[in-house]
Amino acid sequence: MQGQVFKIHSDFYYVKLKCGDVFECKLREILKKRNEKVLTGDFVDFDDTGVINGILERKNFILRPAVANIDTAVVVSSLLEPKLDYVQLNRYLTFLKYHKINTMLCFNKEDLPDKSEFKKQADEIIKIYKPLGYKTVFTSAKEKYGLSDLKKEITGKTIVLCGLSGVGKSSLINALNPDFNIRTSAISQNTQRGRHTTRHCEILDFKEFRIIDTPGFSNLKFDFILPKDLDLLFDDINNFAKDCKFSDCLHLEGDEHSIGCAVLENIDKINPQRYKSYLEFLKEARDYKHKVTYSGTKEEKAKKITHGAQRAKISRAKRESSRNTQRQKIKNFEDFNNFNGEENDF
Ligand SMILES: Nc1nc2c(ncn2[C@@H]2O[C@H](COP(=O)(O)OP(=O)(O)OP(=O)(O)O)[C@@H](O)[C@H]2O)c(=O)[nH]1
Ligand SMILES: [Mg+2]
Ligand SMILES: [Zn+2]
Repeated sequence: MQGQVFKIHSDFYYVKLKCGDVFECKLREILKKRNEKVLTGDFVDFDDTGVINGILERKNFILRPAVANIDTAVVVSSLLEPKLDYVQLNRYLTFLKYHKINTMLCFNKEDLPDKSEFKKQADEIIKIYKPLGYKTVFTSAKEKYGLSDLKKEITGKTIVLCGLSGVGKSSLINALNPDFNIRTSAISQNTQRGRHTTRHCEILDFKEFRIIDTPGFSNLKFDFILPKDLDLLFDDINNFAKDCKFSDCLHLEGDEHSIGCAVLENIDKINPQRYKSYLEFLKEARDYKHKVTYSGTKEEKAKKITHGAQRAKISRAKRESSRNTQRQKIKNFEDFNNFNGEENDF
C-alpha cells in the first residue's frame, strides 16, 4: 500500500491513504541502517503489517523543519511579541532559497502595534520584500484579519508554516478552522520568546488546502555554503555583485578585494537589514569553512570543500552510480548526517 506520512511521533509514522484511512506504521530495519529518514509529507510504501519498506520519490524536502513534498513555505513572523527580527526572517528566506522552495511571507499579530506604527512597519516590509518577489500577507489570528488574503494565496496547495516559536503558526491554523483546536501558549514575559509549544510537524487537511504545522526554532546556521557563494542567495546583493572587480569578492569593507567592489559602491541602495543579515551569515559560512579546512578531527577530515558544495566522502560502491543519482545521494547523505533526526531540536 502507498500513502503519505502526516505525522511522526518517536518511532511511529502515521500514514494516510487517499481514501482517508490512517495506519500507524514502523520503519523496516534496513531503512534505519541505510540512514534513510522518513519525513512528514513523504509518500511511502508499506505492507499490511504496518512496516514501511521505502520512500517514494520526493518533489523536494527540507530538514529544518523536517518536511517533504511541499508547494510553498509560508514564513510567519510576528510584528510584536516577539518583535519582528529581520535577521531571523532573512535566515529562513535564504535557507529556503538555497533549497529552491517557493516562499511567501505572513506577518501576524497585526492587532498589536498601534495604527501608525503598523503602517510604518508594513511600508518598510513591502519596500524590502516586494522587489525580491515575495508575496506578503498581514494577519491577526486573534482578530481574524487577513485570513482571506492568506487563503487566496494557499488554495490548492500543501504549505508549510515556518517561523520562530510564538509568532502564531498554530494560532493561524486554529483561526482558519477552530475545529483543529491545536495547543498554543503565550510567549514568556521575561524573555519575550515562544515556549516551543508545537513539538512535531503535522499535516492538517482543509478542504481547499493542506497546512503543515511545525515547531518553531532559531538555531539555523549557515554551515553548509561557501562564503563566496552566499551572495547568490541574496538577489539584492547579487544584483551588484556581478560587477565586482574580483569574482570571489565577499563585498566586505576592509577586505583585500573591497576596492572595486560594486556592492560596497552601491551600499546605499541595499537595505541595511539585508546587508547586516548577509554579514552575519557570511561570518558563519567563513567559520565553517575554516573549521572544515583546518581542523583535524576524523569527522571533519572526512569532508572537504569542493566547488561550491561541501561534499561528504562516500564509499566506492556509492561513487559508481550515475552522476545525477550520485549528486542527490551525496546531498542526502550530507544533509542527513548533519541532521540528528529530532524535529524538535530547537
Ligand atoms: N495578539 C495576538 N496574539 C496572537 C496572535 N496569534 C497568536 N497569538 C498568541 O501568540 C502566542 C503564541 O502562539 P502560538 O500559535 O502558540 O505560536 P507558534 O508559532 O505556534 O509557536 P510554537 O508552536 O512554539 O512554534 C499565543 O499566546 C497566541 O494566543 C495574533 O494574531 N495576535
Ligand atoms: Mg505551534
Ligand atoms: Zn564585491
